[in-house]
Amino acid sequence: MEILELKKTIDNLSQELFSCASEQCDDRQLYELLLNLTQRMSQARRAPETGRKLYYFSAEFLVGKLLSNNLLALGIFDQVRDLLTEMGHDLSAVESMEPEPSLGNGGLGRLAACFLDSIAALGLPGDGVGLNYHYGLFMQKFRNHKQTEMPNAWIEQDSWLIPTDTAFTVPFGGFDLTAKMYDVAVPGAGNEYANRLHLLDVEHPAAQPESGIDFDKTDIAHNLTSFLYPDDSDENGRLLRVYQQYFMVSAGAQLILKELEERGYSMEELSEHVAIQINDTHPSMVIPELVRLMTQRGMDMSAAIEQVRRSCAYTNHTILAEALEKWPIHFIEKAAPQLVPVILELDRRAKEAYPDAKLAIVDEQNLVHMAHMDIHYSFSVNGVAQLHTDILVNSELKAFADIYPSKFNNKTNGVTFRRWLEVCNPQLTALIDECIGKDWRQDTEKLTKLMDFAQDEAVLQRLLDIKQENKNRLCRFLKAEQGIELNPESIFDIQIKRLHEYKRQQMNALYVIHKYQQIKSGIRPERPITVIFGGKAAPAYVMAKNIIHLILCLKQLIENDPDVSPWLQVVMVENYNVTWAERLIPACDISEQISLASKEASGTGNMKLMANGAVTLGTMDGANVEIAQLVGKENIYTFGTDSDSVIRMYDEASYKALDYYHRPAVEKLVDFIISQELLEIGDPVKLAELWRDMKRKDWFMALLDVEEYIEVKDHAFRDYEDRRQWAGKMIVNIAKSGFFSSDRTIRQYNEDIWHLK
Ligand code: 26V
Repeated sequence: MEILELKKTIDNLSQELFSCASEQCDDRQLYELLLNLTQRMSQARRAPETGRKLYYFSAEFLVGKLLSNNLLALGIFDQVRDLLTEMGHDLSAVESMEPEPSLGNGGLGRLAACFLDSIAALGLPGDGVGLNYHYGLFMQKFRNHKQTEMPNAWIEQDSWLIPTDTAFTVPFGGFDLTAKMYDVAVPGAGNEYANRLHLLDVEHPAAQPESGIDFDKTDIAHNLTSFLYPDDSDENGRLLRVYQQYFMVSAGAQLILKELEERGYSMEELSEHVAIQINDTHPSMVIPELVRLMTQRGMDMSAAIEQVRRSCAYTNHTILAEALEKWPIHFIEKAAPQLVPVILELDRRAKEAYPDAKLAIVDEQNLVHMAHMDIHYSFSVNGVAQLHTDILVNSELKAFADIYPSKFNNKTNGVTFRRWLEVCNPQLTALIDECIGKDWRQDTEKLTKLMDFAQDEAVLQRLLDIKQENKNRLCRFLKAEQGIELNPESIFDIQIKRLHEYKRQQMNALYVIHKYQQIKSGIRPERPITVIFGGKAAPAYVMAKNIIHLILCLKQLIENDPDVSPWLQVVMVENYNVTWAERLIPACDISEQISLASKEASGTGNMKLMANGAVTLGTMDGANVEIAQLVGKENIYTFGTDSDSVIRMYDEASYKALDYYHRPAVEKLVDFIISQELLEIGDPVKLAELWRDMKRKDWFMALLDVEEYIEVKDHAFRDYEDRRQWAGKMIVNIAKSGFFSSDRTIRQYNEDIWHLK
C-alpha cells in the first residue's frame, strides 16, 4: 500500500471509529485503529488452497503482541511506522497499548506460535486449535523478594479475537458444555493468504477471582477456560486439566469432521485430507475422540482407527518423567466416560500386538500413558533437536523405536526471524540488508553471506554500536517500567526462560556468589558485569520459587554493597514474557544455556539470542549441540558433563551431591546461601530449604558442573575485552543462525510428515 493511500485509509477509519481526524488520535486510539485495519485486511485474505489440511493442536499458543507482527505480514509495517512518525507518534508507543495475550508457559507455546507464523508464510493450509484462557498464565509480581501470582486479564473489548458462529457441544460425564470458537487471523508474510488460530471457550466464563489466582476448580462450566495449567498440586486442579484437554480436542475433532464434510469428503478419506499434529501430550485425547465420533457416525472401528492413525503425528518436547502425562483412568471416567471404552479398546489392540508391559497404554495401576497412546496410534513421532531425538530413540522411548523404527524422526526447532530479528531488532536488520541484500528473508540460510564481512572493520564496529544502542534501549525500558537502573557499559549476561531446576538458574546464582566473594576480596573483573534473569516459576514448584528468592536476595545484597555494586549487578525482570524477550534478546552479550546435558529438549531462546548477535555460554544439550557444530568452538563457550555420562549417572544412581559440595571451592558458594548477610535479607526458612536441597539432593547436578562453569564464564568475560575479536564471534553467530528459522523447520515437517501440498 502506498503511504498516501494508507494515510487516507487511516483518516477514514479515524472518522468512522472516533469521529475525529487522525491527527487528533492519541496512542490508544491509534492502536485501536490499526487493530481494526489489520483485522479487516487479514479477513479479506483467503485460506491457502488445501490438498491435505493441517490442524495443529496445542494447549498453548504464546503468540505475543500481534500488531507489529501482523503489519509486517500484511506488508505495511514500514509504511505505518513512517506515517506514525510523520504524525508525531511512535509505533512502539502505540504497540505498548496492546496487552500481550497470555496463552502459554514457555518454549512449547512459543514454538506453536512461531510455527503458525511460518505455516502461513509458506502459504500452507494449517490452522491452530487451542483454548482461550481468560486469565492466562499468571502475572508474576515480586513481594519481599518472592514471586507472587496475580490473574492476567488480557482480553479487552477490542482484541484480536474474532467471535465466530461455530460452536460444538462437548459431552462431559453428567453434563454438556458448549464450546464457542473464536478465531485469530494468521496472515502469511509475503503472500495473500491467511490461516486461523481457533481458540475454544466456554459460553459463560467466570469473572476474575477476587484475590490471587485461587478459584473454584470444581465449577467446570465457568472456570474451564479461566487459567492455563491451573495449579495441579491438588486433585481438583489435575482433574480440571483433563476437562480442559477433552474440551479442546472434542471441539477440535468435531471441527475437523465438519470441515471434511464441507469439503465434500467422507470419513473414510480422513487421512488423505487431514493431518493432525499433536503438540506434546496435552491434546492426545484427540485420538480416541476422533475414533469415537467416527464410529458413532457409522464407521467400522478398525477402519476408523486406521484413518486416525494415518492422520495423527506426535511431537515430544521433554524427557522429564514428571512432565510425561499419565492420567488415572478414573479421571477420564469422570470427565469423559464415553472415551474410556475407546481407550481400553486401543489399549487392548496395542497389548495384543505388543504384549511387553513397557509398551502398554493403560498400566497395572490403571494410569493412561498419553505418550504411549500417541506413539501406537500415530504415523510420526518426532523430537525437537537431534540430541533429543537420539535420546528418545536410544533410551527414553527405545522400546517403541525398536517396534516402530520408521515412525521416529527429528525436527530441530526453529524460530520466526520476522518477529525475532526484523521486528525486535530493526537496526541489525538494516545492517544485514546493507551487507547482503534483503533476500535472506525468503531463505534465512543466506545469512551465511555475512561471513564475507567477518573481517570487515567497519561492519564489525557497526555491529558493536548496534548492540550498544540495544543495550541503551533496554536500560530505558527497565528504568521506565520497573525502576531498575543498569550500567549500559557493563557486560549483559542474560538467562531468560522458565524457572526449573534442570535449567540451573541456581548454578548461575552460584556464579554470582563467586563473583561477589571475589570482589569482596579485592579481585575485580575487568569490566562491570550485569547478570540478568527473567522467568516464572510454577505456582506450586517450591524449589523454583526458592531459587527466585535467592536471586532477589542476592540482588538486594549487592545493590546495597558499595564495594561490589560498581562491578556486579544482578537483576530479575518481573513478569518475563514475549514482550520483555523482544527487548532483552537484542541487548544480550552472553546467552546462558546451561541446562544439565540431556534435559533441555531443544531450547529456542538460544536460537533467538544467537540470531541477535549474542554468544552462547552453554552445555552440550538440546539445540546447543547444533549451534556449536555450526559456529565452531571459537564462537561458543561450552562446558559441563556430556549427556551420555549424565544418563549413565542417572541409571546407576551414582551422583552424590555431597561429594561435590565438600570441595572447598564449592562449599563456600553453597554455604553463602545461609550466610548472615543473606539471612538478614531473606526468609531463613526458604534459604535453608534451598541450601539443604542443593547440597543433599541437587537432582540436576548443578554442583557437578559449577566449577567448570565458573572457569569458562570468567574466560568469556576476559575475551569480551577484545572488542574486535568479540564482534567477529557475534557476526559468525548471526551468519550461522539461519538454519534455526522455523520456516526451515516447517518445510521439513511438510516434506517428511504433513505433505500438505
Ligand atoms: C512441563 C512440566 C509440567 C509439570 C511440571 C514440570 C514440567 C516440566 C517441564 C515441562 C515441559 C513442558 C514441555 C515444554 O515446554 N518443553 C519445551 O519445548 C520447547 C519446544 O520444543 C523446547 O525448546 C524446550 O527445550 C522444552 O523444554
